[in-house]
Amino acid sequence: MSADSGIRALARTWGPGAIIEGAGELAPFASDNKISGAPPLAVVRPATVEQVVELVHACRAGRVALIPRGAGTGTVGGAVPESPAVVLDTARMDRILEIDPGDRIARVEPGVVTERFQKEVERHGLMYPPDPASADRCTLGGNAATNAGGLRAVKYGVTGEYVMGLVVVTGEGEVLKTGYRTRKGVVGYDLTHLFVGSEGTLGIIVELTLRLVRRPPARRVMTASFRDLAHCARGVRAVLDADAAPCAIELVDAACVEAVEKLGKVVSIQGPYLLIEVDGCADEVERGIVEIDGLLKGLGAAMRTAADDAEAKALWDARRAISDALKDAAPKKMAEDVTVPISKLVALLEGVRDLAGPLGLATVSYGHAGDGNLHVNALYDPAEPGATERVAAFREALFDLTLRLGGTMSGEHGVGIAKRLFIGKELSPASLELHRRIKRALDPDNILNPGKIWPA
Ligand code: 2HG
Ligand code: ZN
Repeated sequence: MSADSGIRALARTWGPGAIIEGAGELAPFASDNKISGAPPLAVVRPATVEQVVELVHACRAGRVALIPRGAGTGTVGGAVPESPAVVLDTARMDRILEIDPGDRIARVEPGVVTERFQKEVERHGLMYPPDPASADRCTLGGNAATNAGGLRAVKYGVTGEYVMGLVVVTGEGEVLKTGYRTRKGVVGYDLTHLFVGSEGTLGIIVELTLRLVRRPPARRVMTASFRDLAHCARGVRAVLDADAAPCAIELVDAACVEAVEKLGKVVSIQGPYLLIEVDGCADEVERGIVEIDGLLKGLGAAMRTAADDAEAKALWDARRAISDALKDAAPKKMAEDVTVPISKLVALLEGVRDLAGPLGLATVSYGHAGDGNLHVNALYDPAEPGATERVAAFREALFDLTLRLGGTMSGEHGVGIAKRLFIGKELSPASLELHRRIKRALDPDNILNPGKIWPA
């Protein structure tokens, strides 16, 4: 029996729905939201930790690569097979195991969809702050594996700041419990955050303990539209220096407005704008809105405050739709998530313009401006002679510029396949060697997501 047929036989013993094998059904697992690779040998869906352990042992014995995958909403190919591999889909591990309002923590399985969890904790008067743009589809396990950022990081921080502990199955099939149920804990290395952001290369996350916060009683959404991106960036600085501490400061380029309106999401805003949300106690929110309104009007912005929840939701729906809308706006898009210190946001925007201009490229930028995290997109047609090469040159120059400005190539999406060839630009040889040694310690046979993050 070949190694993968042994794995198939194992998964069949787990009951109906535990394996996907048909060529047609495997096809969607060959890609994520952006990167395409090869269809897996099979997709298996364990429902318990014991089944994950059995699977890792079978893969290890047969030297079959195993790729953990949440909902496949990633953008760097982190969960995409390139060569023969089995995909471990966490869809059947989707239980919310515990919500403890007193201690403000929850325990969940990795396949829980983020928005479902957010809604569930709200019923207890609590909030789970991490809010990736794809919250209605992505999973908590995937969010932890990529240390996902999202729309509220400017006030609340990213996923890793809410992961208190994990249960992971290592590449040796060991079940390892990390972290705490307590607010503090300093016994031993911080192994929890070694696994957070490790893109499925060190272990399979099978349970998460998450920190919750009190749900703010009030929130208001406003927009500030400016004459150009540089003025928007100055507006970001002003809002960050204000007393109000908004939970979102998103930048939306004018071309994004056009693209989302084609999808029927009408925002009726001229030019690039900032989408700002303030949350907290009602009086605090009102004070914040008045302060920001005055500040940004002083910088020449046209201001609008959403009249009600429906208007606020429409503005957020349009923002969340940008990534998909830009896919429809051109035959192909390059999309990055470079991040710079906030003081360098204007320099990044000017640099993008100066790099793209001579290459004749149309760029569109949007994203988490309050974090210095921009989604820089280049829209192009690969059929046009030289276009692919010009975009490749722009992309590399964008990484170089970002690093020169003291930033990072990826603020929230990770490295995966997409950026591994550039990793040496950001990590030193000593750091990369340490990465390899950590990988060997937890996955000595290189079973888990091999080839991702750095070139094989
Ligand atoms: C967003 O902020 C997501 O909308 C998606 O991070 C970004 O597709 C992208 O590049
Ligand atoms: Zn984003």
